[in-house]
Amino acid sequence: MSSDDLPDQGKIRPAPESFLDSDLIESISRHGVDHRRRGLLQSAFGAAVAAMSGAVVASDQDILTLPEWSRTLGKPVAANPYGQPSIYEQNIIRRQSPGLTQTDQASVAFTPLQNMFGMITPSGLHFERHHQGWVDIDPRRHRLMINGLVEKPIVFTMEELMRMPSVSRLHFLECGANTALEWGNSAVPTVQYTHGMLSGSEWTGVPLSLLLERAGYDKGAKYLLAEGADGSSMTRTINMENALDDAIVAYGQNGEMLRPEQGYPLRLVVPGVQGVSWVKWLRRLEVGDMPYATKDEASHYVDLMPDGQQRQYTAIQEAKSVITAPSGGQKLQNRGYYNITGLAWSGRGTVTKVEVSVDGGRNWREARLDGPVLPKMLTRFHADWVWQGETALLQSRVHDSTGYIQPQRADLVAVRGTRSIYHNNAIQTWRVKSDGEVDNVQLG
Ligand SMILES: Nc1nc2c(c(=O)[nH]1)N[C@H]1C(S)=C(S)[C@@H](COP(=O)(O)O)O[C@H]1N2
Ligand SMILES: [Mo]
Repeated sequence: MSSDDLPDQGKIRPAPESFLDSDLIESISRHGVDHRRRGLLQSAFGAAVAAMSGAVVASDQDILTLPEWSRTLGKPVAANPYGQPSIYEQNIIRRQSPGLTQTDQASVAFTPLQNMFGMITPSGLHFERHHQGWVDIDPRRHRLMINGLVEKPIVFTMEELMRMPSVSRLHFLECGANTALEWGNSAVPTVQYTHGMLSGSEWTGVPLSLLLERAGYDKGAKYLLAEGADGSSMTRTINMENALDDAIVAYGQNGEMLRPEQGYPLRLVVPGVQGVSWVKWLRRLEVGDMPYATKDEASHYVDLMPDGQQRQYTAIQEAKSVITAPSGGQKLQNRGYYNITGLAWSGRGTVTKVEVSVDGGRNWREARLDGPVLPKMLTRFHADWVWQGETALLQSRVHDSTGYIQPQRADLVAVRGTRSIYHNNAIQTWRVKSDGEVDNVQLG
C-alpha cells in the first residue's frame, strides 16, 4: 500500500454503507487542500461511528471472510525494539505550514490536532519550533550552570540532576505565535495550521525552586535569565514568581527522556507561559534584579497595538479552546450523529466550562469535559450534534478559573488590532457547508 492510499488529515470517516459502495472518499492533501482519494478507510473512529449507527450489513465481505492476517503467522517481537505507529497511520505527521516562509533551521512543524485523542500529545507528534535547527546533545557533556545573584555559582551534570528529588506534571506547551495567521484574513485550511503549535505532555524533572535554593539565590532577586545551548542564543527573562511557583528543569517527557526536538537532555518547563520561555537544551540560569531585554523579548515576541505601541513581556497564554473535529479540511460524509470534540486550556489555571455553538455564537450549549481537568493543561471536551445537512458555524468558548471567558474575534481585534503576531486566543469558527465540507471562516 503506498502512502497515497492512506487516510490523511483526519477526515470524518463514512458510515458502513459508503464503505460498501467503495465510494470516492474525500480527503485532504498534504497541505490540507481538498483532494480526492480512493480507499477503504478504517480506524477506531470509523468503528465507533459504525457502532453508533448500528448498521450491520449481511453482505460485508470484511466480516464474512477470514482475512489473511487471521490465517498466517504474525511478526516476531524482535521486529520492533522501539514501537512505531501502524503503517496505516503514516500520514498522521507534523507538517510545515504552506503559508509560512520556511528555512530549514528557523522553522516550525505543527501537531496534527485533528487526529489526536485525549489530552496527551504523543512525543513523536509534539510540535517543533526551532530558531536555529535542533541538536542532539551528548548528556555526558551537558551541564547546567546557575550563576548571578547567588551565594555560589554551581554547575550540575545530568547525573547530579537526575539524582535529585523529581516531580512529574502534565502541562500544555503553546507557542505565543500559535494562531498567528488568523490575525489577518488568511484563514489557513486546517486546525493543524491554525492551532497546531500546541501540545500536551507529562514533564518530569527537578523543581526549579529546589535548584535555586541549592545555589543560595538572593531572596530579593526578581528575575532569571534562561539560556539554551543551541546556536540560536535563545535567552529569555523568567519572572522569579513563575520560577518559584511551578517551573521544572525537565529531562523527561511522557515517561521517557525528552526527544531531541524538545530539548534533550534538559529544558525549562514554565507552565502557563508562552513556549519561547520554555528554553530547550537549557545550559544556564542567571539570577538577576531586572528584566534582561534580550533580542527574543525586546524586538521579537512583542505585540504591536493599534496605537503603534509595542507590548512587551506578555508571558501568559490566556484561556483558549478550539474544535478539532469536525474542523477545516474534513468532510461530513452523511447526515446524522457527530461527536463534536476539541481542546480547551488556560495559562492562568483550570478550565471550568466549555460551550459549543453550531450557529456562529447565537446559541451555546455546555460541552462534556473529560477528566482529569488539570491546571495549565489541555482539557478534552465533547458535544453531541445531529447534522441535518444545513450550513453550520461551529465554535467553542472556554471559561477559566479566574472567571475569564474566551473572546470572539471581533472583540479581541477591537482591543488588539490586527497587526499582532502573538497571543491570538479568539474563538475559532469552522463552517460546515451543505455538502459536508468544512472550512475555516472568520465572522465579523
Ligand atoms: N534553546 C532554544 N529554546 C527554545 C527555542 C529555540 O529555538 N531554542 N524555541 C522556543 C520556542 S519559540 C518555542 S514555541 C518552544 C517550542 O518547543 P518545542 O519545539 O518543544 O515544541 O521552544 C522554545 N525554546
Ligand atoms: Mo514560539
